[in-house]
Amino acid sequence: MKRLTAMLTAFVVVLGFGTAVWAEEKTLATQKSKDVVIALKSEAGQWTRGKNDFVLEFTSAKDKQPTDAGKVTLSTSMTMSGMTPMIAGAILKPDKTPGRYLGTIEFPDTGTRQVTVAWDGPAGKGSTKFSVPVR
Ligand SMILES: [Cu+2]
Repeated sequence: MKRLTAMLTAFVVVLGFGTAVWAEEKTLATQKSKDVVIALKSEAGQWTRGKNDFVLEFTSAKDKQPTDAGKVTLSTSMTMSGMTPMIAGAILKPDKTPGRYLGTIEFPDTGTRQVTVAWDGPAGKGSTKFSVPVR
């Protein structure tokens, strides 16, 4: 019983850790791909140079309800002339709310990023690309 309690406590702590506590949430970009609509959100409503916390939200295109997308990855790249593309990625973890994923990404400079989001789970398997400026 003691062991079970300890396990449950650890579980709650892990879940609690994945919660964004922001005064408000602004949308940076939305993207529809087949059956899902993906919204990229943050507190500031834009990505800036340095570290950025963000949320990816998956909803069903049909009924507008949050949808569990399973395993979700986000990667970004920026092509710069005379250089190899700058790549940055984020590992996303599920929030307490279904369909919400939390991530942090770091950008060394400004400029428009090509963003690729991929998912694999109950909502099916897919990926989509869109661009987001880093200011
Ligand atoms: Cu760059």
